[in-house]
Amino acid sequence: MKKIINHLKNSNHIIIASHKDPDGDAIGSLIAMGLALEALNKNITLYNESPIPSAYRFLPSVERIVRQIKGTNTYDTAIILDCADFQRIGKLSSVISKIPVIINIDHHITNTIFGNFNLIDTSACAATVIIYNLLKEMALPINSAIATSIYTGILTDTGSFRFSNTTKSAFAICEKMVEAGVDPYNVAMHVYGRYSLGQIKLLNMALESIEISDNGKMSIMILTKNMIDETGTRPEDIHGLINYAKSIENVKLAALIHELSNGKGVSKKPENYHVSLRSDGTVDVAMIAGSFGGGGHYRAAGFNIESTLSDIKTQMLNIAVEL
Ligand SMILES: [Mn+2]
Repeated sequence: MKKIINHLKNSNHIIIASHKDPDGDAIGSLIAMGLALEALNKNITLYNESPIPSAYRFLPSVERIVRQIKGTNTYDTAIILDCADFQRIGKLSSVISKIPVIINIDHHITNTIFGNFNLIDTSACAATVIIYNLLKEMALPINSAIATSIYTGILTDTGSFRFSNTTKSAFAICEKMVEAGVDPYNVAMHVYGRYSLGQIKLLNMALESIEISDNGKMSIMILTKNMIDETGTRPEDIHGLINYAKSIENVKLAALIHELSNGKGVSKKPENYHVSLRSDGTVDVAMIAGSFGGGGHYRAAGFNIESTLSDIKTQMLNIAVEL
């Protein structure tokens, strides 16, 4: 951490990026880090490839996050947040990799240690926890905007303090964030409060799609491009739906097979899918995802696969037999 702090003090043009298809932690850590470094008079660019889900558009300075950059010549440093591997940034990862110094800040156990400097804390429930510790070490002030971003990362990555990663320090930091000006009710209202009609209809389709393995230990949920189109929702609206499949009695492992919408023109089989995996705590889904070239946490992981829907289902059900 000392080396990172020294480097940040001496750098001037910093791009900060987090993973595509961002969640509350990816966006919260991006904003918290950016605003804190701006207080040090650094020139900051906040980058994320994907549109910001509507639930997080209330975050302070969220409009500062850009989806495009004009080349990387001016940057001396890139800070990559909440990314288990460098490619999680998305399309621009190869461009960003040319920036002289890469700082990797993350909490995924599968992190590939891709940075020139790496600040990995797998015991942190959210990347914003690591940012909080970094800001404390740097003696940087935490205003209510930064506090709201840190709080949102912890709230969403712990599933509102319900997941097994919810620790004493998660509450301790959140308490400090509330003292610094966070309004928990306001954050919860935005993050969980409102759904469009399309989102509710998508939820209905997702629930309808659930299938259970013969032994009852695995649930499979399917979301197709058509469902997204039909309900007028966006791919980011899928976030969290898998928790319904996970919450079914006796289910140890839930899989959400999601058809990716990157097929242009005449698409021919096989298609691209993303498979999200969630475990009840008795199955290591990071390992399963890893065997398909993906990654993540012990209880939450995922991978991309190019195949047919029926083939992916068969592969998943083969795993169910072993549970
Ligand atoms: Mn995270």
